[in-house]
Amino acid sequence: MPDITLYFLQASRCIRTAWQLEELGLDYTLEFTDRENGKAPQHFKDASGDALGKFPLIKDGELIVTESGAIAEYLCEKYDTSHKLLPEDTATRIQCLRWLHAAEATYALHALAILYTRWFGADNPSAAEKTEQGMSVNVCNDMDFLDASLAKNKTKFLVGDTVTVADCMMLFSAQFILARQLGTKGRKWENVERWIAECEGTESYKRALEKTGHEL
Ligand SMILES: N[C@@H](CCC(=O)N[C@@H](CS)C(=O)NCC(=O)O)C(=O)O
Repeated sequence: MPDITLYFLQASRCIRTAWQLEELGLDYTLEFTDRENGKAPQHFKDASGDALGKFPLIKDGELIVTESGAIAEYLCEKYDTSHKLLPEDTATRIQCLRWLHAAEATYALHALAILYTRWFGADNPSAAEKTEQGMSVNVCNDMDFLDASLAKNKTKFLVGDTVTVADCMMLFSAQFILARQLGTKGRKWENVERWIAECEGTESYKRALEKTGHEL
């Protein structure tokens, strides 16, 4: 049996890892913390054993794995022996990896630029507004692309009719953008909303929410 511990910071990307662990049917110990002044408490960072102090983080025995995307790939490599979440076929696998990386490197990147502008741009509201307007173009393009991909594929989930690692990574990014209205300009994306409902309706996702108490 694996000896996995998930360090889980409330209201964060950690839900990606919890959902993936549930999808893989793996047992894990949960180390949970609420945020303090918006941040992870120092004692939690110290206990995690990684100097950067960012979450999610898993320990698998002695091994520490950080970065939600790297954790996702690690769990697939080590424990997804039937290739349920990351199919073997190259074309499908590349689709999954594209979304796995886009979740942080495209969707979170563009959305966080807006969030940080809101946080740190208060002294210069007109400059902050200009940055938000500029960055909204990226977010809307990203969401249009996600919506169009779902419409074109006509599948329940991002890559096919069952959950893959693409969904485990992308769901939080899309939920976060929509919940905080980061560059969305009041727009709605029907196919994205349908896909979010599919993901949230899975038993594995419900278990992840129940176990962790995650809230956006
Ligand atoms: N790219 C990293 C981002 C990790 C990250 O920034 N996590 C935030 C929460 S979503 C965090 O741990 N913040 C705690 C802090 O800064 O104190 C990943 O995907 O895991």
